[in-house]
Amino acid sequence: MKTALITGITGQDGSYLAEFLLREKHYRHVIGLVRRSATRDDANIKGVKNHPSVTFTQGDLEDGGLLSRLFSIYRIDECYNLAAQSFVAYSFNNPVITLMTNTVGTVNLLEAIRHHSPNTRFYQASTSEMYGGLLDEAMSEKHDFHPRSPYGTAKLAAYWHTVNMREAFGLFACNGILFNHESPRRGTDFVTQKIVQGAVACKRWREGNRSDAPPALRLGNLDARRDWGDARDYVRGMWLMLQQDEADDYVLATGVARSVREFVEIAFSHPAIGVAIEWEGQRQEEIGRDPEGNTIVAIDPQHYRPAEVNVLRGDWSKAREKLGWRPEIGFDRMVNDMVEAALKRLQA
Ligand code: NDP
Ligand code: GDR
Repeated sequence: MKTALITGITGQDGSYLAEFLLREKHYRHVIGLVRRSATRDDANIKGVKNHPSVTFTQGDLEDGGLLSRLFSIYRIDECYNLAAQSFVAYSFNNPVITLMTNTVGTVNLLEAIRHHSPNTRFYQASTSEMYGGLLDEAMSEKHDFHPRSPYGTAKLAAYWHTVNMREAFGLFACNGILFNHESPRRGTDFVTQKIVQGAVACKRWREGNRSDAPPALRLGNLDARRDWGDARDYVRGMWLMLQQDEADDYVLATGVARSVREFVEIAFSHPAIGVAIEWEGQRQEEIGRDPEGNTIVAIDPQHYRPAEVNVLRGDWSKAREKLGWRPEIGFDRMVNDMVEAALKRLQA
């Protein structure tokens, strides 16, 4: 019968975590921090919005005073810090906002815990972006970090602050170093959801009268490779980290990396879309055609990053051995669920 605070509850992970804690773990109370100027609607939290055990409280991670008040008002057993400026590409042009939320926000939260609620267990949403993707091998908790974006540097500072709070003050503070994870609730800026939306737009065009040009999906680096898991598995891993006897840091991943190009091919070949993409050309001139020769995918250099993370693949053996965690939802089901949810939204 625990109480949890979730920052970022309107996001992909926060919304699944809230459902998991309430429905599967029967938490007494889940408190969700929501910004007044939220950038999205409440679609993700529809399932818990009217749940009697949920309280939404308005606030921003940058407001340390508010966070302190929360820990004074409520007896919070677990705090999951999922709020972030989470879009890597945006961080290159907005490094200060990214630092304020992702680093200063985390420090604010840890200070509130240290001074007002030192027994609260803390989960920090750390990321595979801290590794930087310079080595093509499965990265574990033992590998060095080399972040390649302002997002990555801000998250790395928050990672070390979390470790320091554990070592200096004995807080139960854990880092989950999570590799990319997706779901039907993934934001539309991220490449997987963008591809899925593109596939659905293509289907609509193919089924229409085709008077307009086909809606070409404009992407950046098709050869970037990511270890894509499913968010619904990963929130379970976050919870497991806070149930252990000792605080520690864990990688959650699947161990398999796939390219953006493969993701395009798989999403478009979903039976409801039914397009086998054929590639031609090189680099910025490369295009993906449907079997009738229409341009379905094109390259837009605007989506190239000033410093790219070429490949990320995770070694999740510590999570398997110590937490008993494993990814259960396979890649194909994840893509399938994303496509079907996008089609359903189109029909609604
Ligand atoms: P989302 O972008 O879907 O959600 C981010 C959440 O943070 C939103 O609810 C957003 O609210 C909130 N938020 C942003 N800025 C602030 C702020 N200043 N104060 C309070 N709330 C804020 O992210 P995900 O759910 O995908 O990811 C969850 C966390 O895990 C993030 O920290 C991300 O960096 C990290 N992560 C994600 C991975 C992934 O593959 N998904 C992998 C590794 C780490 P609003 O609606 O107002 O924008
Ligand atoms: P990422 O996710 O940066 O890994 O961060 P994203 O989906 O944005 O990019 C993945 C890879 O795809 C390439 N790419 C494109 N990306 C976007 N967004 N749009 C495009 O058009 C496009 N074309 C190619 C990118 O260059 C990149 O290599 C996600 C976020 O959830 C972070 O918060 C999290 O920490 C990491 O995953 C792990």
